[in-house]
Amino acid sequence: MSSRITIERHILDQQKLYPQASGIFSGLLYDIALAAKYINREVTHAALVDALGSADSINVHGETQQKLDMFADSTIIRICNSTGRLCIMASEEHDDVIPIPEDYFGGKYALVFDPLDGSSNINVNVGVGTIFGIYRKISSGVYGTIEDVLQPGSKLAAAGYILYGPSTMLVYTTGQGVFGFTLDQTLGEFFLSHPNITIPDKASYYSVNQGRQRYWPEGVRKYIEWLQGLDDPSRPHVDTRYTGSLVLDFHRNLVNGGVFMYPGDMQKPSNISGKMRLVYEGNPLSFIAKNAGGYASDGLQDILTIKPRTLHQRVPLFIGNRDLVQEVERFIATNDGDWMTTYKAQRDGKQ
Ligand code: AHM
Ligand code: MG
Repeated sequence: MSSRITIERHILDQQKLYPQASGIFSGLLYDIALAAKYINREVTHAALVDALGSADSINVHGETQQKLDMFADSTIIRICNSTGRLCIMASEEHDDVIPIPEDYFGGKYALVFDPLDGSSNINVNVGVGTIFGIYRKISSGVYGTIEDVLQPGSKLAAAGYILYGPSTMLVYTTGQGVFGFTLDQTLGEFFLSHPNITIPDKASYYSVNQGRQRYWPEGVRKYIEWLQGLDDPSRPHVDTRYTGSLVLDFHRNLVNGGVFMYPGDMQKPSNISGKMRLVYEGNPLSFIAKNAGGYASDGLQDILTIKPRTLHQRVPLFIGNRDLVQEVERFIATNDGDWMTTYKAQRDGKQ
């Protein structure tokens, strides 16, 4: 039998890179991997166990919650809240932060997560994902406060995602390389399958919901035409792929090279910052992209430098190959003065 590296072994090996590490952080990563196995089992059996469909409840974003959204959310909370490793949590599915019950010890870390991203794809058997980020506690006191989860992405200690697709993968980084693991369904264990992921220099794809094109700022529209080579037919075009599941689209571009975008738009004032959530989606994926040699921007600046003001703050997201993301910043700077002013005021809480 060839010696395969389990996620536990890998996490412990990574721990050795931090001589002062206590093992708490490693334990937390392993807790998340365990939650991923539960969610994977439910996602893959959903059609058989009546777990598909909506749950007759609406989340903080006004979206109908799916049964699997709620299963994933409660699974992560149940596994992570009693270990003494966390001081607080925040989930895309909750209005407010999730405290650690007082029966349990408070820990040194704060967890943010989107339990099941892309859930509108669940009922048609298209892959979905879980996204997470881990911050060090900065508040005083035994338990955490909202301050711990509203840190800029540059302060992340780790981030990752789980992709429930034809195979289930867990990808994570602690800031020293990005590693991908594939779940061996027969053994119920994640094994290292993608050591040291870096985004290829050449981008293969761009991913965007082109149906919203008419609402985009002018610079974004011109940028897409530039990607398509419409301004200069002698230049090769970039192909497009879009599933509507962020984790899938992000993962494809991470492995093959490319750029994912969900721009802010002009349809109504509440759309000026787009759809993606800074805390649960933008920051963790931007941290991964950066550690794989990529870059993420809100169209104006590095996502990781934005200090979230609120838990469910939205952010335009351009993420993937550095050169392509910097190019969209140039298009926006040249064409979208009005959008930039309005967006910036909203982002910075000045309107
Ligand atoms: P969700 O967190 O409620 O599932 O929404 C986020 C999803 C992303 O996975 C995906 O990139 C995007 O919404 C798709 O939005 P749209 O349908 O507007 O293209
Ligand atoms: Mg989401």
